[in-house]
Amino acid sequence: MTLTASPLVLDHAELRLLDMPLLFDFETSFGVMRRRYVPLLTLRSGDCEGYAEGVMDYLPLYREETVAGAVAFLEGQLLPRLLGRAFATPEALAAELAPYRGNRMARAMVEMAFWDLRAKQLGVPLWQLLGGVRQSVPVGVSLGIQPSAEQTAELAARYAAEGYRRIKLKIKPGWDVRPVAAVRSALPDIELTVDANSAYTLADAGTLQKLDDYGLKYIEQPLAFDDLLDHATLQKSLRTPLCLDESVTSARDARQALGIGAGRVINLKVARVGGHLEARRIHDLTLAFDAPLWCGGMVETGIGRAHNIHLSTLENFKLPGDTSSASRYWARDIVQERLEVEGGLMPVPPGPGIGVTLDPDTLASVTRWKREIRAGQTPFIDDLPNQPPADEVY
Ligand code: OSB
Ligand code: MG
Repeated sequence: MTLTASPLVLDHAELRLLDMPLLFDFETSFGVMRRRYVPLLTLRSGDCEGYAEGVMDYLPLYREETVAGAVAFLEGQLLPRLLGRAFATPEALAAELAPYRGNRMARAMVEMAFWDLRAKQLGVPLWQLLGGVRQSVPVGVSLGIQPSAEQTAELAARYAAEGYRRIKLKIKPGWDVRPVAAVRSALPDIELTVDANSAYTLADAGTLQKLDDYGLKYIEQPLAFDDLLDHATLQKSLRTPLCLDESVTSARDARQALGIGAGRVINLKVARVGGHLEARRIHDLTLAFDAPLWCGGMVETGIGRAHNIHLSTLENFKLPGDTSSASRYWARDIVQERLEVEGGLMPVPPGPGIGVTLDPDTLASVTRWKREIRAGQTPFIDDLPNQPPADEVY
């Protein structure tokens, strides 16, 4: 659809740091997650507000970005450079963000909040602007490492009975074949996958080959977070397709990965790749490669979850994603709308933009830190000099 809109002036921003306790201990090959520290960005233009959350960890475990680094970059440099300026399209904003290297999750916060603003300004749901083709999204669950294989199978059976379309098990060396065998024998027909979060090396190929016997849909990110070549070597020795998560941060990564056979499936996380525009490029590329795509998650609040749901409406999201019910994670979400799965389907929030609205009381109760950022404001992070030297030009 073609929609025209006037340029959006970025008037003002708010940056918060939320402390969100999880309802369960989420154990992965990184360790045990019990809470998330979530940077939340509000971008304001006139009467409209756009929202996005940061998905980086407090420590650089998943990729290099950290909460502290992202907050410093956004508050000290990125937002002061953008505020007060007008951007006609997400592409125009993305061009401003493009010169910066890495920091994709931080850049994605600004880009994604802008898409929300733009859709709200036009009065349409985000999925329409992105070019989505469905009103609800098939989803599965990602299960952390459990105390025993039996408990893993019980938990998997519970979620399968709730209607979730795929079960993904977190694995690590020493915790792989046993839980997979237990779940496969309890649920012979379920779509089953594993995610190693980079915990293996090529020396573990023998163990990973044993997983070939369990009819897994894919093995997610077994090798290093920044590797494609070893994944291509490993893929040649496996029948099970590899799925890349951490190691795809751009459309170029995706093209090279699929081109050399480093994997046959991609887990697309909009924040990992710098925002919706790059996510859509990867989407279009996987269509051309005939490689299925699914939408991953980073244990998001309702804000990030809503962005994921809208993105998942694009055509090539052919496999169930990780956007399970918000009530699995949070006693109280920060949005008023309940993002709940029914029969394995997550409905797309119907309102304008991402279709969710902040719940002010819950938000206040989890906000640990808040800054207002305005155009022309001289940014300081405590006493640190955070601007380039005055005689250098960027
Ligand atoms: O690798 O997909 C991952 C959570 C945090 C960091 C990385 C990953 C995950 C998940 C859970 O698997 C996805 C979710 O439930 O949001
Ligand atoms: Mg993963």
